[in-house]
Amino acid sequence: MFVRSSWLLLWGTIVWASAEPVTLHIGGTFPMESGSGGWAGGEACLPAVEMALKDVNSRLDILPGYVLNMTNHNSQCQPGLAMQQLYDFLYKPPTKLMLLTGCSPVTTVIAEAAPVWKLVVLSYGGSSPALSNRNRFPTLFRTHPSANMQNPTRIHIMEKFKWKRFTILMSVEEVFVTTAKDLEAIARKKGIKVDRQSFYGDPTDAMKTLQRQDARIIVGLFYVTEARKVLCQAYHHGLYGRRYVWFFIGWYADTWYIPPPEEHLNCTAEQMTEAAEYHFTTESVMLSRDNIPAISEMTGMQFQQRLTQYFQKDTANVGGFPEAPLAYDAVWALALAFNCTRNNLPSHIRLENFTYDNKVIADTLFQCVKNTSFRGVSGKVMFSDSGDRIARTQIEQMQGGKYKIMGYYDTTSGDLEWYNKEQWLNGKGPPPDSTVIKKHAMTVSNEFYYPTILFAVLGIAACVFIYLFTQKHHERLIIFQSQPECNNILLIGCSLCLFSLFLIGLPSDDISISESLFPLLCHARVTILLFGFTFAYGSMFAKVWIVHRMGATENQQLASRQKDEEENTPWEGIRTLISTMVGRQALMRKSSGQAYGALLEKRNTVLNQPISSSKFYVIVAALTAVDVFVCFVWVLIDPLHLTEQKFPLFTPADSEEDEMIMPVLQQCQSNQQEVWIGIIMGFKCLLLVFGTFLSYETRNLKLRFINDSRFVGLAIYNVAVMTLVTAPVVTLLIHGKVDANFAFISLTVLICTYISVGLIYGPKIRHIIKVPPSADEIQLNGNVGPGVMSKVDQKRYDMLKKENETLQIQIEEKERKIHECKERLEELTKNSETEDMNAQLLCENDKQIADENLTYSTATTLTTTIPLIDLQNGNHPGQIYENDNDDDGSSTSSDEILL
Ligand code: ABU
Repeated sequence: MFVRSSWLLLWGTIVWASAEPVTLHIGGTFPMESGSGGWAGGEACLPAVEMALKDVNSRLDILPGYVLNMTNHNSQCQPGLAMQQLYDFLYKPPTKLMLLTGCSPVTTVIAEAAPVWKLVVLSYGGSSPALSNRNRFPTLFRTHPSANMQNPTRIHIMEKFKWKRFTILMSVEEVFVTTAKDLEAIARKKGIKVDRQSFYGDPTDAMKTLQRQDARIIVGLFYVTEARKVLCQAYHHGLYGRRYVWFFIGWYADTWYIPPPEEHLNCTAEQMTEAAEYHFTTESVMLSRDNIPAISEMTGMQFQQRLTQYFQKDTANVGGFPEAPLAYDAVWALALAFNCTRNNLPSHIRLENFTYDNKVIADTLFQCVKNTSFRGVSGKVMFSDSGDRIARTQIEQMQGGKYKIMGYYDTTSGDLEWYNKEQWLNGKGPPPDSTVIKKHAMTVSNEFYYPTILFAVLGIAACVFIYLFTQKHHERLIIFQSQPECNNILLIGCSLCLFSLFLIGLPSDDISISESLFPLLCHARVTILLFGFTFAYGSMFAKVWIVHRMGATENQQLASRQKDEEENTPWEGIRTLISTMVGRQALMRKSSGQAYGALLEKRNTVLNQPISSSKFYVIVAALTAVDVFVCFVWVLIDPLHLTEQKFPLFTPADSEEDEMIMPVLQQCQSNQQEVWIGIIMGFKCLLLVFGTFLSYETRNLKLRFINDSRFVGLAIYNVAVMTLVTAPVVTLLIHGKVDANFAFISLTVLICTYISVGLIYGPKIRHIIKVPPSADEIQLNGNVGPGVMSKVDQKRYDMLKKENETLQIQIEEKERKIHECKERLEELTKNSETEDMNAQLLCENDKQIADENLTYSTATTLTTTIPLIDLQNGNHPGQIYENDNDDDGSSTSSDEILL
């Protein structure tokens, strides 16, 4: 039985071996040249395919009884030509069981049409991501990985070199458009900005646009013919070198950048070599580097050596040499699929009986290709559901005219194997992805900051010194009677204002402020200056306010007393008479001896009485409370924060790197800044104006216990003028000019503080130094000694003296007239016949004139005497008359009060 069976098997084998093998036909398109563009991979891929067919046909274990035969055409990577070749495949016998294609445009048209004839298409050279569309290409498989495979690699490199922006330059072909879209989508997800420029044929315009857009990192997606044009244009437009990094497709031949003479490029090989230096390429790994033999019993390297021997020349310039392993493996995949189909077909259906409407064979073949899995010379060959090949990506860089492997990227795991061999022109590391715009904070120059700080420190030191000095001499009347507590508030306020200059000048050239600290600085600046101003100005304001109030109170009391007296006196008629005779000047002199006594008495009791320091504290506290409230609400609901005002860019003169400077003004800003500034400035302006008014009003009033009120008034004028000028200048005219702004503010603060402290403390210090304490009482008990009369007082004294003399002359004239009248009367009396009547008349007349004379004389003497007494007593003549205003407006001039 066993012997019989063995004989039968041997017989069958002999019959099969001696039988003619059945030929299975396939069609193949190979782009042997690229014409006006495209991929000329057929040059290496056709020999690789032929090698594979030979290897498969020689194997007894694969497709026994069959031989594979291929009909091929040169598609020139032209889809139109490929359509015609497809027609030939279909309508010229023999029937083809499968089609092999290379080059994406050709694969696209053939794979789109092939299903109509139930043909499976296997592409060894179609990289277009569009080919992964199963609906559009239902029977397409490819050993060439999709061009999308390189996109994650590109993005990974961008991230590695910290490039946040790049530009895609691409030729308008579906393969590149779809690749670019995928690249953009991945970049966007990673937060990298992408620009895109496309061209068809001539890239000149696109290159100009790149130049305009300041593109630095450029990913080129085009076939090699366009790549050469792009490189040549890059050379002419200067888009190469240190500042630029180009990414090209990795499957170009190694010497692709050397321009072939037939392309008539306007660049020499040297220029192209120069422009190509340091560019990167990315490409899927297409050759297995391990030593494990593939299904063909060759390793990847062995295959490459065999193919190289075939060409017997340098393969660096052979089109499709890198893809040749894919073409070789495509034939093996096809053969294995036929083998599988043959085994899986029903017994009555034979593979060689395939027709273009045989669904059973077509479906079986499709399933077999889909399930293909073997070790090829290009690595593991298997297809995804969309028919794509999965592969690692290799990154290379051109260094010295040679490609060097930089590393590998595994798309599935996301691992980058990097050898750190990259090089850059000038060895300075990767260039920036765009012109580096360096922010330059506009800071206060040291030339302004340090002198200001010096004066501020001196000012603060002076305040401390003055405080200690006045404390030491607090018992001296000039200090004691000047409200020293109030003056101490002035010193604190001035010190705060001076200290605020430290903060207002920040950031300076030497001192930078971190962004996190900036809001703190903003609030500190505003509050310290604000409170400093309120303390300093508030203390002065409190003084003039109190002086004014006391003067006004005194005037009111005098006025009411005068009124009472006037209502019951017979002087009203005489006053009218005098006023008609000597004019208004005389009117104000109407005051009885009793009234004058009252004035002197009042002066001593009201103007010389001690004033509690709490009155000053209350005023300063009230002003401070307003500040606290406004600041609190401001910080609470609309806090200050850092904002940056940007100014036009400029190129630094000494910069080698590709950088520009953007001046940035760091500002403290609230959302409703104008409102807050308006509230604060409005309030302060009112205070300044009101303070100035009060100072003017009280300029001649002197209280014993505010002995420096005149100097306070002067200081207030100074602060008001300086502040009211500085505020609009700083906010409107020199806004944005850091140094000018700081200089203006600091000058104002320095001048105001120095002058205020100088005016208020200068005379005191001088007095303390010059006058011994024993002389204090004599000199100060009437404010100013008799020998020391101010100019105003002197003027007034002279005026009164002159007026007195005029009145004396007038009185003498009147008396002379009275005397004449008397004589005339006497004469008349003598001549009168009715003596009694005349005598009576004379008597009455005499009495009237005598009265008039007495009244006139008394008033004149009194009036002219008051100021003189006043001056002789060492007081300010007329001082108490000068306070024109009263709060309730009941009395508005000293004339009226005294009348
Ligand atoms: N690696 C060559 C790809 C050519 C093409 O997709 O057209």
